[in-house]
Amino acid sequence: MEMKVGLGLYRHMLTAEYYDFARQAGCTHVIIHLVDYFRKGASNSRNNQPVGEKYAPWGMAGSPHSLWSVAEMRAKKRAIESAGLCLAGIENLDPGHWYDVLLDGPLRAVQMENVKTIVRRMGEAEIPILGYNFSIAGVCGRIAGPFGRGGATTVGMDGPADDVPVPTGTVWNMVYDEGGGDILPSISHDELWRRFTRFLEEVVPVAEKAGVCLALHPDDPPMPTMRRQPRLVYQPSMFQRALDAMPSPNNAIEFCVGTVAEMTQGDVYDAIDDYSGQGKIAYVHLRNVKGKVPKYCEAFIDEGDVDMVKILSILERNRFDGVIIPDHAPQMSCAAPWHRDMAHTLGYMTGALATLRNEQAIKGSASCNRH
Ligand SMILES: [Mn+2]
Repeated sequence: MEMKVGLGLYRHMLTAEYYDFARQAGCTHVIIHLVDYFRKGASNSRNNQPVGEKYAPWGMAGSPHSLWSVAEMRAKKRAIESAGLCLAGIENLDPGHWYDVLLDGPLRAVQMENVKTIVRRMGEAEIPILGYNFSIAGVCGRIAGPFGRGGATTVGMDGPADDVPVPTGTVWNMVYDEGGGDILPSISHDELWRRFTRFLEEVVPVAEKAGVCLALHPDDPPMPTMRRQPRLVYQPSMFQRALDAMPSPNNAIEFCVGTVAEMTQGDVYDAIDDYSGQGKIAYVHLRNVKGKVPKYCEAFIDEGDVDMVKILSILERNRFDGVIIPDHAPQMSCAAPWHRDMAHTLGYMTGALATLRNEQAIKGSASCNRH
């Protein structure tokens, strides 16, 4: 078994045309988003990663009363398979379904049941991975500018982002209640870990039974606090704490190379070696960056601080057999920037992998000759 190349598709991209695009670009797998990050999001283009203004929410969360159905999941899986691809997982829960789990609010018990129902339904539909973020402030505090090669527009941070607190009715950069308007009280890191551990203790047994692997994404950007709320995983070692909080084959991580490279401690190569060596990486986001928080920007796959060939060779050496997908990329100047960015990143990934595998094949045949 070897690692597989996949593509992440946002909800509005779950169509035959995008599945064909993934195949044509060399993918065998897709990871899909069922959350619509772009609903009523005025400052958020569908032809890019979701990007709000520095503190603007991406858009409206989904209805708390309509959970994704088994029929819907199965229909998506069938369409993906009939295009010649495998559905490797679903990325992200809808804040509308579980905001009070993150906030420890009055609907927590009901919304924990929502999460368990979604996990059980994924099991029924045979979708093996659920990527998620356990984050109150979510992706925020970023600015966009011509920071990429050739002046490509990309996102990054130009300093800490604690000046504007999260309003009530918003969580994880989406609005679940437009009647908010107060300020969400700050909580401690200990309280966030208490909520997270309680979440794992309740959901991991369900995930084990359903055959679904939970995959935790680190906090993007990985600051200790943002918008006066604590972050869960903002240094590489904090993944270990999350894994140890509930040891299980179904408690794993979504290793985001870009986010880990932005962290101020440790080293992205040691971290990916450690967690892939433990077999705890469910899937990988590949993205390059320049700098570390609180001053960094996202970069083209072949442009930033991270040696992607070294990352892939570590995964290969540790026999990682999951899916690697492009994360975000700078916006290239053309009419279809999302397509161009993904094709460029995938071309680089498949080229690097082919080279690594050729080198291994040569080494393998050389060692055979010596015997
Ligand atoms: Mn990521």
